[in-house]
Amino acid sequence: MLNKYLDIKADVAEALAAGKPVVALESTIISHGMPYPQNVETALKVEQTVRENGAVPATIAIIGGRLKAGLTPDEIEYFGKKGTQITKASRRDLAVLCARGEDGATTVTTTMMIAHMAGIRIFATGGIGGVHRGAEVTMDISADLEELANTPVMVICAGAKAILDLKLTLEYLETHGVPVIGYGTEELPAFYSRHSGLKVDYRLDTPEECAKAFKVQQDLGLKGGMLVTNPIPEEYAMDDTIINRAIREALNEANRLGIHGKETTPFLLAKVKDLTGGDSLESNIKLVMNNAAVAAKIAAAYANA
Ligand code: PSU
Ligand code: MN
Repeated sequence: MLNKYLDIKADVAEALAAGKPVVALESTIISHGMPYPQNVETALKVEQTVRENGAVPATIAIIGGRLKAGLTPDEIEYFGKKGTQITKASRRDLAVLCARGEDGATTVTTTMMIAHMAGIRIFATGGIGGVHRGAEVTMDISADLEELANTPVMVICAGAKAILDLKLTLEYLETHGVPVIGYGTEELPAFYSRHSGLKVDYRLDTPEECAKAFKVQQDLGLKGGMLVTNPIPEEYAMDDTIINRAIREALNEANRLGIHGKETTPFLLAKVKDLTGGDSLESNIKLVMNNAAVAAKIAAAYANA
């Protein structure tokens, strides 16, 4: 075994050995991103979507100190039920959680790390972390951006929520040499909304184009990942006024309560969800499904590239 802390699920290992397409999925979205039981239902449906689009899903997590590339339905159920009691695990948490034999919900950062250890190149999620508003004072910049700068995994997402400073997030990615692709769009999508008013670096329209660009990045020996931003389907997008009002309120409340550090993102996400009611949860589920389908198609194209 390449890595004595890593367990690769049998169907994932088989696919990897045969050069077949595999898509990594994160677990913080299960434990911290959605309520039970919708989180478990969604996680299972997302895996199904990956399969239907020609790839093997590998949901990633830390269980009892083991790095898992691929979870069983029982493990997904366990994660979804335990929810926010599970430690949200970023890069700095990985070693101690493993050493102590604990569980960890993997963020985009740690999912990329474990995917890379397992040999998985393509990863689908909902939204990534980024540069927070006010970061020029708080220095709150998600480790996700640093991981994208360093780890060769392609991340397919619906952009980032406007709880962040999306303009600074793009600046940071530019500095660190991470290509930001718009899938069928020139505008950076903003998760619930298709619009941010900001431009991506490149618009690519097909899974083949995305796979080829990423393949060339590997061939050139460039370190780091690639970010593919895939807008939420029009029919599930939320009204910009409603979502922006909820975000403003959530930010005000976080400031009032002095929320900081790793709590900030989960707090803001939960608050926005409360303020927008069930609508945002429904949009969230749909966009993740949409990203999983595109990621599976890119993984299939990458396997042939
Ligand atoms: N943004 C979302 N949904 C999420 C997250 C971010 O719209 O579920 C989660 C992801 O796991 C992401 C993490 O990697 O939050 C970023 O947290 P932080 O800002 O603390 O780095
Ligand atoms: Mn942070």
